[in-house]
Amino acid sequence: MVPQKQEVRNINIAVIGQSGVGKSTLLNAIANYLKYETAKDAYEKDNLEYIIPCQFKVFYPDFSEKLISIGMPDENEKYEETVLSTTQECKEYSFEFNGYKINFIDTPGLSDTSGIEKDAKNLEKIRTFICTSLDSLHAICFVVKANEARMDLGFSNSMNDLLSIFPKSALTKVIFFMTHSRGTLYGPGDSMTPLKNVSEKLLKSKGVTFPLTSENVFCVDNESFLFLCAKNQGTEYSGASFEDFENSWKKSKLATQKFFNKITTLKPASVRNIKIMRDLENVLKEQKAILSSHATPERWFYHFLTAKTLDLVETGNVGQKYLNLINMDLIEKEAASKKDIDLKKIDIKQTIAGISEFSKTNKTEKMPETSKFVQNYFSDPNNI
Ligand SMILES: Nc1nc2c(ncn2[C@@H]2O[C@H](COP(=O)(O)OP(=O)(O)OP(=O)(O)O)[C@@H](O)[C@H]2O)c(=O)[nH]1
Ligand SMILES: [Mg+2]
Repeated sequence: MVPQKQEVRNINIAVIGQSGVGKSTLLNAIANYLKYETAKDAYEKDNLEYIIPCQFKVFYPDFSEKLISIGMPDENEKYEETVLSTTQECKEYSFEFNGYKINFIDTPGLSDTSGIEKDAKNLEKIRTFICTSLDSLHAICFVVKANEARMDLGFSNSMNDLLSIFPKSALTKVIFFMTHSRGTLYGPGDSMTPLKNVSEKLLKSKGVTFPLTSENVFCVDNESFLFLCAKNQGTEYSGASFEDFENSWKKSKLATQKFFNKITTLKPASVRNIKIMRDLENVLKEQKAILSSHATPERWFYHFLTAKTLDLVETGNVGQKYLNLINMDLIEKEAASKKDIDLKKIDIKQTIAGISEFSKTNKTEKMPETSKFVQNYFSDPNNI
């Protein structure tokens, strides 16, 4: 049902993926698919929407090239050595659709070439933006290039890293946008193989995974938008006709409409669990620092319970990494002394107790992250 005019409903979508897959271009293209029926219409009206400034190159058969710039230059889209423009910070772009306000969060992409540290920073930027600027998230829109059979380790690492900031419960919110899909006739092509691999591994390790069906995979090729940007600046592509791009526009517009119809049916998920996971990671770091100089079996046991809490709610394996460093013989002995704890049946309610119990074992060290956590969440453990 379309809502009444005065009650505009916000829909928040995080757009994530590897660097250079076409996230920013996708948002630019969507703005134009919503505005114009056909490529011809967009060309004749000569008023393309450039919501995100971009630069790209057009190459000619003799290998000469021309740089096309669209939109007002912006610090957020920066030149880098190998790519023309790359998104630096998360930024929200909104569209009106059938009485809804659809807010897309364009994010800096991860890349296996520019180093782990930069990826970690970008991941933190995405998480901070979601935690501080949004109350709810309706979809996690993963952008992937179609037909990339070679998306092996770098791809699955980036995807796992991006998923690691979300709780398991958010996996049902994952939607895929495949760009560059003309060569695969607007289907996902070989990219399905690495996606299925990530999906299966996740199911094995976490017991849940993201859906991968025609209901949540949308294929576009935004080349027709790029072609029109160049054409409007007097640059013609060689070797391709207007009709080729018209077909591309038609298919991509249709996929975009299906995507919009889908997202207006989605229920929002609170970002609270994303915040809890972030704060839990900080608590674990704090405990780990204390354990490195003042370890006791009891503290290790409560550290185990804290790590287990994160492991039980998260999609990534951050909690598991902490658990891997724990001597389980020690923990089992400690658990045996606490009659109400059965390590085989451990659940979230029992594990969150570890966070405040750890702080009770400590009278000297400062634990600001733990105090913040207990204050923010411990009053209502049912909500974790
Ligand atoms: N042919 C074709 N080119 C595309 C498509 N989408 C993006 N591109 C080109 O791919 C390059 C990268 O696109 P961007 O939109 O900047 O990629 P991004 O995912 O935002 O990258 P980051 O901001 O670094 O994360 C640009 O040169 C685009 O012109 C597409 O669907 N088809
Ligand atoms: Mg970008």
